[in-house]
Amino acid sequence: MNRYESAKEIYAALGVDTEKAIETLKDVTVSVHCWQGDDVGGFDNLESLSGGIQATGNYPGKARNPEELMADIDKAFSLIPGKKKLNLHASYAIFEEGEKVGRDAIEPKHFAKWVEFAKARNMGLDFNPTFFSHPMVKDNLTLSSPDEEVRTYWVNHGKACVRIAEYFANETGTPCVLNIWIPDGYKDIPADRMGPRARFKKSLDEILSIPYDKSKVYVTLESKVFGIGLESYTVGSAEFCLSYSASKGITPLMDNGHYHPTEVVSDKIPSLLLFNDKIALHITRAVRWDSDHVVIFDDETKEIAKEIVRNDALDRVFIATDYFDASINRISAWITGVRNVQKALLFALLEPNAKMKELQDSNKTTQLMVLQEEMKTAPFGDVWAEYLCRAGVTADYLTEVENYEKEVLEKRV
Ligand code: RNT
Ligand code: ZN
Repeated sequence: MNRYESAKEIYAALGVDTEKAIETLKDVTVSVHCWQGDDVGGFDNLESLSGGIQATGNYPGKARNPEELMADIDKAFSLIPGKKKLNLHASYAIFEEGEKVGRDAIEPKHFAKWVEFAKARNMGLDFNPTFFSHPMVKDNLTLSSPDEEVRTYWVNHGKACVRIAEYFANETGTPCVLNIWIPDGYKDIPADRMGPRARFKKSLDEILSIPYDKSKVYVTLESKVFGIGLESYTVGSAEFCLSYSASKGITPLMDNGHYHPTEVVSDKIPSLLLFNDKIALHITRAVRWDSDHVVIFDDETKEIAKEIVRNDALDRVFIATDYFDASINRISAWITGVRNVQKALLFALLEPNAKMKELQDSNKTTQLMVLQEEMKTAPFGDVWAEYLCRAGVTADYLTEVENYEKEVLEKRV
């Protein structure tokens, strides 16, 4: 008997159907962030990364232009199983030679090459306005700025992005998630906490006032607790973003690096699912701060996946990745992180969820603990290997990545 057949029997004895789990995972889409490929650099200007976020490391071979980034995405995607979408930032606009366009004036045509790329690969696109790494970010403020010129500039950027998101949806035939995150905040204790939030609210109202098809563009709003250099106050706090989303019928987005260190997003998922048709996630790994380390197969990633799966919410959660490690091979980082999100989902799909709920509800906590521990050593790896094999991707991606590094990345000097 091969290892998968044996694993299938072991899981069956625990009341779990491995075939069903594999089939379910095949249909789950993960929106993969483009910005792992170039340390959140983008192509629209030469500004360095700002906004309280940081990519650290200087591993050679970073993508320097759209062609290189697209080639790297192709390489990474060829080694990631399952359905994928590509998640772009506005800063990845592709201009003609010598063309200069402000972020307040970008148009669908500046993303035509990305649309062509996505269409040829039969995948959808998600989008993000880029409210950072730009000279019009003044005093670390964008949509909450007291300077009307600055605020209006970024409102116009937001509106331009809504139009581009709708273009993505129309062209690819797949709805586009448009995620709004602003870095706005203060390093030190503010004198006015409400004013910036009132301006942020007004700006969002203005952006969302333009007509767009809500069945094609899902606007999400991402909260945050603090950024580097913006430690004392963040305009787009959790309470602000949840309340704003609820009041406007848009979708809240939780990034698991954006909370206090002992808070976990897994616990927030069921609460939000009770009050929202859809929710969105940025899956990342925070090490001591919102460090955006590569996602690994750790407890919280598993717990997040469990909350999606056991609440039957795979079609209600927009799952996206958001991490950027510049200290290791970037292609490997992409593959490792996205595969780990998928692994966590498969792990959750291989739990006897109904049985566990029953044990909880009948207060059989001893039995529940024993079963939970038992599941940790079930032959998960054999089912994962089978999944990879059926998806036609190799388990050993490192060799492929190392070859690509030698043949392509090392020549980028
Ligand atoms: C920053 C947010 C945001 C960014 C990306 C690049 O803390 O997590 O989502 O990481 O938009
Ligand atoms: Zn994020």
